[in-house]
Amino acid sequence: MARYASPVSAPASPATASIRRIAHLDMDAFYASVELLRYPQLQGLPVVIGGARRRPDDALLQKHAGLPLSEIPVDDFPRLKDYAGRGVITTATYAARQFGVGSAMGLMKAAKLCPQALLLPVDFDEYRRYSRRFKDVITEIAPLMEDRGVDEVYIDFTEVPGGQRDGGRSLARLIQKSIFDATGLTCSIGVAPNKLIAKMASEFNKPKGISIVMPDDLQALIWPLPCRKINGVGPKTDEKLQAQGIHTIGELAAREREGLIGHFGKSYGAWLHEAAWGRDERPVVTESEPVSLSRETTFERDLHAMRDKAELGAIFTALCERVATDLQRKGYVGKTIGIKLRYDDFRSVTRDQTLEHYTAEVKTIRLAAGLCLKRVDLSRRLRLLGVRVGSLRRVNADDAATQQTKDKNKSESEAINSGANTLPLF
Ligand code: TTP
Ligand code: MG
Ligand code: MG
Repeated sequence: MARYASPVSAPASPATASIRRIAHLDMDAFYASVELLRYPQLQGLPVVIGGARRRPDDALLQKHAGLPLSEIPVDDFPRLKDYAGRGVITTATYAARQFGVGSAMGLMKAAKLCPQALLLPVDFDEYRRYSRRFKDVITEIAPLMEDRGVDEVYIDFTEVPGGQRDGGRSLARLIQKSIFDATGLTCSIGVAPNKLIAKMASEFNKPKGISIVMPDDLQALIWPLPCRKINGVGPKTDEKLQAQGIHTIGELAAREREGLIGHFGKSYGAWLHEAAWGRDERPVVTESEPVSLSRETTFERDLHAMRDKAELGAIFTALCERVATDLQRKGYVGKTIGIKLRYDDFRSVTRDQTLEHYTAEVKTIRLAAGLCLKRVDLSRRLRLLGVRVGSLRRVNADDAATQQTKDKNKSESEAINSGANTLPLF
């Protein structure tokens, strides 16, 4: 989990003449579309992405070593019908979706629906590269952008020049075209009074769609939709709503707020009511540098520091390793190492310690986190354990130099090693 220092867009302000316009942009068949840039000969064909990760010895590439990727004959690509094994589809091209194939479906089941579909392995690095590229294009045009994952963002159009024209359509078109020119990828955009509605609207005309929802359109465009379309209504809530005869957002809006609170609790019930009425004041939170990274885990059963020492020790080390990997992968080093515990009575405590040097090394993190543990009561059983690294800064060239001196100077890491061994806990 990353915690960000977050400049945010202002929520709706009655003082300004401009009305609040928030866009949600989502790339079309993202992983598959990135693959089609590599293999344009597959354009228009049913293609699914899934199964194994791409490896350098990919059979297809090996067979055609030396040939440009775009010239590999279509007939040589693996077909879904020849696939045996587990694994799920991450996504499918729109041509494949016509056969009922889609995200999260098992490959074997998909093979029955569309045996002739071509199967390509995933290449997360490539998708991340394109993700950065399309987001860079957006922030050049509209700086208030909130990153919502690999293929989608919210954008605050309100104060962007041209952002009010045609309800945001002109700016949406400009962004679509600029992304296509820079990457060859298409996307769909919904522009609405807030995030909640924009998220629904971006799906209205996929692929390559632009959908504009104005405040007065709630009844016509949003109320006929099933409740499940609200981002925040999952299958379980939907089931409960259905059981009460509530199928559409309009039917949800027609229910008394108090009744919903009675069924779904104070905060979620009230939220459902607000959502059905299309109200959502959440600001667009711009991407910024994380101030901390953390990992935590809730145990399957409560654990005791002494009686479950080995198990806790292994979990603790694994958490430190995961935080260290997160830091290294994202290119950060941190100075403040902290822990979080939750006891069986749900009380939480945190402790932290600031080091002299920045680090992303698991041993250093493990040692400092271990020292924090010495400062808390471990007589009660624990239900959760977390490790956090804060006071982050980006890795720079100096760190590489420091790293080299450190490697030469083994005594430091040996000291850390022996320090870890003498820890009385876990
Ligand atoms: P989505 O935006 O949900 O789907 P999509 O971009 O493939 O298609 P659409 O045109 O409908 O937006 O997800 C973005 C990527 O995330 C998708 O290309 C692959 C990945 N993904 C999975 O790996 N598993 C999943 O279950 C889903 C839904 C997506
Ligand atoms: Mg998408
Ligand atoms: Mg998406």
